[in-house]
Amino acid sequence: MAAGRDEPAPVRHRGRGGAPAGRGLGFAPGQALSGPVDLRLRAALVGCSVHYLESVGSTNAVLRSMAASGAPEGTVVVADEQTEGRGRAGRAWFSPPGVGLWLSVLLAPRLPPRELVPLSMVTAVSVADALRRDFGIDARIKWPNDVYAGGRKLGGILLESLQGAGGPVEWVVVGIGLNVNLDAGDLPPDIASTAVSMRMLLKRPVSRLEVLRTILDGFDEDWARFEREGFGGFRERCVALSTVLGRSIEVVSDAGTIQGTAVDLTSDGALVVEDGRGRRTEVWHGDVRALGRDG
Ligand code: BT5
Repeated sequence: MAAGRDEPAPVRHRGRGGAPAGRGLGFAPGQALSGPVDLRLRAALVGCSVHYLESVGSTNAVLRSMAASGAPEGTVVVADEQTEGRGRAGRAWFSPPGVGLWLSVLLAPRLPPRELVPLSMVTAVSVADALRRDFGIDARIKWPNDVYAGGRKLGGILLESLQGAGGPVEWVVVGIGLNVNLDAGDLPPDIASTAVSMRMLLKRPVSRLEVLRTILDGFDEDWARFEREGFGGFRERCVALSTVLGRSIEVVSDAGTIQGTAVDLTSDGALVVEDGRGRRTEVWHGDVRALGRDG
């Protein structure tokens, strides 16, 4: 991978050694950055402290162990490369160096566990909105946790939480993976026809630092709103940006497979699927596949 392939001039170079100028995010990896000062984030909470690392197994795993040693809410880990990036159900997340945003945000919710279920969808809509607003990308969400554009997967969200037995949720790690400057030729065969990047959509390279700022500032506001208003504050937006509502779909989960038309999102984030006889089922987890012509 060529150094400096996607970045503008470095913003500021800190610390000893580390990345050559122009590579990475423009900072030497391995240090804690102040979001408001170093990254010029508006963020009040999300991004208060940003740990930029060169190569990790998974940013979620790194942040989980930081949470266990008392890292504050809003801490972010962002890596240039993940060698063991993960999706749901132990699937692999392709995270090559220098071309994506692979990051995790630590939250300490004051909400009961049940209300956190739609947080992956809310994160996806927050990312989609940031890309629409600041990059003009027609980003949408595919229930429950994908960011889509042009019918292909641009990003994904992975939530992991720690809850004491029967008690409140102590923390949630929100993992965000976003393809920024990958070329079509970078994609491995298994996702070559299903994945896309910002660069492929915009036909120009994009500054990952700018994308990071946009996402963290947007998510900071959205997380505050989610704590105030719950999923109710996002339902309308999720409906408007959904790629699955109104379509004939199949949802596959460990509970089985359901086929029908995706007709609605409930007030707490479940997908409502209606079968040919008008019977409605609320689905909480699973993978959606479109059926028929566009499937
Ligand atoms: C997801 O899982 O979409 C969640 C992805 C979360 C990744 C972030 S990166 C930072 C943080 N640290 C981690 O270790 N993870 C998080 P799921 O819905 O299960 O989708 C996984 C599927 O997406 C894979 O089985 C592939 O088919 C596809 N895929 C893998 N890498 C991709 C990529 N870079 N772009 C598009 N699709 C991809």
